[in-house]
Amino acid sequence: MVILQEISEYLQQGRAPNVKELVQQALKDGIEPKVILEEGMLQGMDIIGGKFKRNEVFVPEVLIAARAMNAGVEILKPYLVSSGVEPKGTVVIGTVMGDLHDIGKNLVKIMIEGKGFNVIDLGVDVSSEKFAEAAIEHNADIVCCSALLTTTMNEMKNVVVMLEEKGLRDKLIIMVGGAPVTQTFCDSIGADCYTQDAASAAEAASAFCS
Ligand code: B1M
Repeated sequence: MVILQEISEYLQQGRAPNVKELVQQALKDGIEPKVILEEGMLQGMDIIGGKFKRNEVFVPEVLIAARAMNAGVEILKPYLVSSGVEPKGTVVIGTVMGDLHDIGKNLVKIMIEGKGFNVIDLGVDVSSEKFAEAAIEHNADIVCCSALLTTTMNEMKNVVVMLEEKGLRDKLIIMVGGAPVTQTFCDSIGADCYTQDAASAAEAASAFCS
């Protein structure tokens, strides 16, 4: 359908008002919310995610596309709930204690939301206690920790230990990432999954909950 293609293209261009307008139009035309989400918006977000991974577009383009995605999702949210599209799972995400960098974490959040998860964003400077409390409160399937500083990445180990102490360790997946984080580091702290970028994080989360 032409309108879905247009939604995808406007989303890739980050044109939030056009995305909102066309999503409303598509609903008026009787197109199912799930189809608008998957064949219009998520299709556009997937294209942007792929381009970002291949360094064909950069952070500003992804952020404005993400903003357009959020604008469209806001219109669709009530319809998605009423048409019975269940979230794929619940993800608790935050930047670890002592660390205020949130651009990468926000991208991971958006990409994971784009895959159909309910995401609880704890923000920045999040202690291991707060990660554990939120995981319990929201019955999380996945806990995502981001760190940008070599001095704060070790806080991820405390999150793993805290989740162990609370008896949650084998009930959820712990994902870690951020510029200084590596697969070796992930293995050394006993986390479950390291991914290098936001699109891969969303793919991994999706695979865990499929
Ligand atoms: Co800061 N900073 N910074 N900084 N800052 C870095 C990280 C640094 C490398 C710059 C440098 O010196 N070259 C350096 C760290 C050095 C180190 O630890 N080895 C540094 C420093 C030292 C500092 C301060 C200490 C500076 C100072 O005050 N003296 C200070 C610390 C503050 C604190 O956190 N307590 C500081 C402050 C800041 C600002 C506030 C000014 C600002 C942050 C604004 C904000 O985030 N709202 C800032 C910025 C912008 C940067 C740089 C320039 C850019 C970071 C960024 O957003 N990149 C950075 C240098 C650089 O990276 N070139 C730098 C874009 C973002 C999309 O990438 O976050 O890596 P990134 O996310 C990627 C992946 O890593 C991955 O996906 C994302 C997208 O694909 N990813 C995950 C991230 N989290 C993931 C989680 C996952 C999976 C993947 O699973 C859960």
